[in-house]
Amino acid sequence: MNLPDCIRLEETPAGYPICVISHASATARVALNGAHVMEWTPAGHSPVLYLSPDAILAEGKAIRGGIPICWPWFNAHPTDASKPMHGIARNRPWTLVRADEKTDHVTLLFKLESDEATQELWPQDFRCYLGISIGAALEVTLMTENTGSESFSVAEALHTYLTVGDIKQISIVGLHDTPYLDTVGERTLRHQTGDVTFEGEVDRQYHSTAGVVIHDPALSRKLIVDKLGSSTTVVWNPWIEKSKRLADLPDEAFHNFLCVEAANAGDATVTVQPGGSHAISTRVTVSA
Ligand code: TA6
Repeated sequence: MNLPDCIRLEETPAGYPICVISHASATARVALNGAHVMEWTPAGHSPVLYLSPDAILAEGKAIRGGIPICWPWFNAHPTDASKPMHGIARNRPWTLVRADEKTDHVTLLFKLESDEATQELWPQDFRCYLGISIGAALEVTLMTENTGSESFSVAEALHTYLTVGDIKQISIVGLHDTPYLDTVGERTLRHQTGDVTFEGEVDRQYHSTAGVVIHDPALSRKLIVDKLGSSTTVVWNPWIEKSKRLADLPDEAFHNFLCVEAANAGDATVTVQPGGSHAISTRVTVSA
């Protein structure tokens, strides 16, 4: 397919195609493996998405950082622990359907359709699209179509890794008075009071349809994370011990990223009827 001048297809490493976007409004990289937005840097800012320097770029392997697509299940498979964490979408090669350059942004559309390989892991007929708009804002929309003859339910997350200056100075505004499932240690239902701050490992599924604002005094910026079609906001930082257990993440990296994920997880799965569809979106912008 013809690519606009602002996009080039690189294979680094060999056999691993990555769309490299260089536009006046922003730069970015998107791997075809998992339709994975790896990096996004809007003009005039430092990188917004976090990408681990130890990320493993190999087909079938999830990339540590950027925006992994967790679909059609979140975390471990509900009944079969042998199946991949966070589902199949982030480990499959997607097809680039089209790419367009606009004056102030670039759009890319990727597609993933069910086949024998996906059927082995998840016996459903589906077509997914991932729409990405890259510019002063980053917008990612995952569309699910049920192309089969029976309804199915999905859990999902746009598992966004965000760069921060110092996790210990971070506060997340927008989840006050919100119930959440705390999955650190024994899974416990709790209730958020005030801003979310970080003094240790955080792995929470908030029951919220709202956007949030991440205040990052160390980088003198705020990250605004809005969303649509999502009733769960997942907030995660692995802290020290879990970071040491992740081979594709430096031990001290937890100081400089967090995940805020537009999701439908836990009991918030989404049922898609035959011939029906569902979309979930996240939008990230930066302000001083
Ligand atoms: O979104 C938080 C989470 O579910 C954590 O429990 C942690 O497992 C994280 O996702 C990363 O999962 P991954 O399979 O990418 O290592």
